[in-house]
Formats: sequence, C-alpha cells, structure tokens
Amino acid sequence: MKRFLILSLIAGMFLQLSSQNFTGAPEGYDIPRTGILQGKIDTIVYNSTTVGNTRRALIYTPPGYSKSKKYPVLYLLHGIGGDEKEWFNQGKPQVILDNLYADKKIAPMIVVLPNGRAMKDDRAVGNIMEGPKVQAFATFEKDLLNDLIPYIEKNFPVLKNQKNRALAGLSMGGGQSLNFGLGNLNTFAWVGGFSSAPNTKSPQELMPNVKNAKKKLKLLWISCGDKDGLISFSKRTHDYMLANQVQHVYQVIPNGYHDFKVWKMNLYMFSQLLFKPVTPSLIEKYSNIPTE
Ligand code: FER
Repeated sequence: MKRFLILSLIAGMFLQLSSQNFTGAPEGYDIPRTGILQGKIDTIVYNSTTVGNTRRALIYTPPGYSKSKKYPVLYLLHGIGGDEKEWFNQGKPQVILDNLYADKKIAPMIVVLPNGRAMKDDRAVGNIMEGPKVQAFATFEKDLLNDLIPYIEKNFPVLKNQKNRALAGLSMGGGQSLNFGLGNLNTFAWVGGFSSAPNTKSPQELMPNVKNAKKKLKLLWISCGDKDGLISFSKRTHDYMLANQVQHVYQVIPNGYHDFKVWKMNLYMFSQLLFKPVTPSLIEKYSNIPTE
C-alpha cells in the first residue's frame, strides 16, 4: 500500500511536469448556465471616414452594466473567413464571459467585435483570399484608430486611456492585433495574438524599439495550437521576445488546431488577465512552452 502511494505520487509528479503549466479551460466553461446574470450583445453602426461608409460592429456589455460606471475595452478581432459576427456565431464570447463574471474571475469590461475587413463591401463572400480583401485587413488599422475607437469612446461609458484598451484576435485578427497593438503602444497596453496568420509582421517590424515596448506593454499574449500549420508566425514572435527579454505569455495549446476550440480557450484565459495587475508568476502560469 505504501509503495503504491509512493509510486502514484511519482506518477502524479510526472503527469504535472509533462503537462507543464497548461491551464486550458474547465469543463462547461462555454456552456450557457441558468440562474446567472447575463451581459448583452448589441449591434452598433459607426461612420467610417477610412472606408467612406457606415460600418457595423457588435458590442458586449457585461452583467451589471451601468452607464454611471466606466469600463475598459477589449477589441476582439475575427479571421479571414469571418466578419463582426464570427466570434458571436462560433465562439460565443458572451457565454464564456457571462460564466467568468458569475465566477468572479474577470474584471468588468466592454468587448467590441468589429469587422476587420475595412472595405465598402466587407462581407466574407467570394474569394476571401484575393488581394483587395486581404489588403482591407491592413486598412482596418486606420478604421480602428480613427473611426471605431473614437465612436466607442464618444458613445459608451469607457475609460479612454492606453492602460484600459486591449486588442486581441484570431488568425488574421491575431496578426492585426500584433501589428496594430505593438505598432500603437500609446493606444493599447494589452495585446493578444491567437493563432496569428501570415499577415503578422516580422518580429523586428513588430517591435523595433524593445525598450519602449517594455515600458508601455502590460501584457503580450502569443498563443497557437501545436498542430496549427501557422504556428511559425507565433513561434518566431515568441523567439524574438525571449531573445530581447520582453515579458510575454507563450501558450502552445496541446493537440490544438486552427479552430474555435483553441480560440475560445484563448479568450477564456486571456480575458482573465486583462485590466488586473500582471505578475511574473501569472505570466509563468499561463506560459506553456513545449520541449522540442
Ligand atoms: C494565408 C493563410 C491563412 C493567409 C491568411 C490566412 C493572407 C488566414 C487564416 C485565418 O484568418 O483563419 O496564407 O494569407
């Protein structure tokens, strides 16, 4: 009996070591619960001087939302085949976030789900990989900075400073988040790339001024599934941050593909870190760097 106990203790230690710090998400985290307070999803329409017409975005206001409070904002971006409804339809962020609020694991925030394809016809139809449609994902930087953020800050009770703005997204939206977030560190302090796509700038272009970035960034989150064909874009960014001693989370999802299973888990984990003090032990807890 004693020997069995010792053996299972050793086995347990190995299991823990081999799963590293991987936290993932608990069973049921994305299943709607009854009897909890719910946030609200609305559509907003804003005027885009960048595109030259009106554009749509979804907005999630948290449980207990009140216009007499002031909230930080997460801008959450979709992928190449999506639009402002992609997260809502496939990722159910409102369910994940409502559950996190019920468990008191998240700071109250507003989440904006924009359309990151900044062109007149921004629907995900036809050949989504064709030049102008991919270019529109780069054009979105101007729409976000000059049109959408000012609209949100004029019309919603939000905190209007760098440390209260976060930018994250999946795939093309992950590339956008790294590009625009790290490229505009006076605007964003919290930056997350989930399975970032080939639109991700080279690490040197992303962060030419390491010293300034270290000063301004609250959280840099880089994550990708280990089975995702695009992992090199995350890995090279992580390698650069490591080499330059820029504090960041690098979370490689075990058995993770290029899909919403990974992105929902990313939202679950990333959102819990937002707008709270970030400690080295939290960074360590969420970093899951595979041994090669
Ligand atoms: C590419 C492969 C994937 C690419 C974009 C993607 C622009 C984006 C994937 C996604 O958003 O899911 O070569 O080029």
